[in-house]
Amino acid sequence: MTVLDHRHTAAVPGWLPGATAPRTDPEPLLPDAAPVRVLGTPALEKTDPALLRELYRRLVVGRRYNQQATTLTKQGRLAVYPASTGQEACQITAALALQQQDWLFPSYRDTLAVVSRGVDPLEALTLLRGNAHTGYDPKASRTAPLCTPLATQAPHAVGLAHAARLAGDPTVALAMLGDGGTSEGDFHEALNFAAVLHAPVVFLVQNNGYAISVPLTQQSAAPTLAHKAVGYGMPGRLVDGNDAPAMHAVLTEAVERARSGGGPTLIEALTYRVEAHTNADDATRYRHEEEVAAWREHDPILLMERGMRELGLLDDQLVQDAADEAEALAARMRAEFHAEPELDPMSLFAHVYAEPTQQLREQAAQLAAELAAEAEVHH
Ligand SMILES: Cc1ncc(C[n+]2csc(CCOP(=O)(O)OP(=O)(O)O)c2C)c(N)n1
Ligand SMILES: [Mg+2]
Repeated sequence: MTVLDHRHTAAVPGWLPGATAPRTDPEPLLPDAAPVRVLGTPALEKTDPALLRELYRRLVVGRRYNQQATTLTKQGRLAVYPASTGQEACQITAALALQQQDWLFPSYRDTLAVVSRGVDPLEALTLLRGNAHTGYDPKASRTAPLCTPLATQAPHAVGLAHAARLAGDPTVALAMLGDGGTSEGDFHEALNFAAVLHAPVVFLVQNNGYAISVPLTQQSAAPTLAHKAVGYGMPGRLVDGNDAPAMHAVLTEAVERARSGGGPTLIEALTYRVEAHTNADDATRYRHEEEVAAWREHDPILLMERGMRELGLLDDQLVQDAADEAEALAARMRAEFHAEPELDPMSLFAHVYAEPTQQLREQAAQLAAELAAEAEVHH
């Protein structure tokens, strides 16, 4: 006797029974018709003033962090820095929406999210300074290492979230990606697994318009990236990524939905990368200054200041305190990065395998010999 899955025998009007019948109504999964906004809308008055102050403070400190890290690359103190300047509202709210037991899975552009999560601002830059190691303890901070291979952090997030659910532990994972990352196979696999397994995971795509020099129009023909969610059977959300309270509201809702057993969500945040891809890129080669100028008018800090002023929430004390905190952080970054980093090239081989392979042992021996020869020359 064949045991049939009940879903395959359910009578769907107009469809023959079987696996080809639609199993999920696509309508409730469709993304917002227009990007969700709070700033400049009646929803702002209903937002907790304490939250608005906190968002403002984090935006100002975050912007300064991005600027100082970019300056450190120009001075040769940081090897590379993919700045999130202009994307700070996404960065700080990604961290704020999570609780301590949750996990963040950042991409290389998300150093500020990692710092907002509580990781030491200098330790978070260890890898970007040229060290082979992450610099912070992922388990202690529940923050995965900054991930350079596009979208590979997404299936990791799903695996962790699914495992937590099996263990009955109310942990949510948040994976951060770029618009370009949505073209990767890992993105597809992660979203498919997440929806089928009903995993407590949230995918935040920061659509900043470009994957290095490739504009979104050449990246995807989807109506919006949020629409991609529907094909997997999860809801898509579309939000103004430069509107910090809107980002906070949408992210918090998705995280709590995941925590309470509602399954995964895909969020597309519309934002803009104001700086070049990294310090190694010249953005004037593929985009016009007018485009950058238009986005500078839609800057997350500018929008926040305007919105808070209208409600009389931006007092001089708050502005001064945020500026002071930002300057103190920048000064600490300059002071601590003034010294040459102490790097031990041999540490490259540590923590790769519990037992090093033959190849790794040979490579380590080769490097040790090269370092010894170099030390000889310098004596
Ligand atoms: C698997 C993989 N392929 C290619 C690259 C090279 N690469 C680094 S960043 C990047 C662009 C990614 O753009 P997007 O996902 O939009 O993120 P953004 O840099 O805009 O934050 C590419 C293609 C990579 N890191 N990993
Ligand atoms: Mg991008």
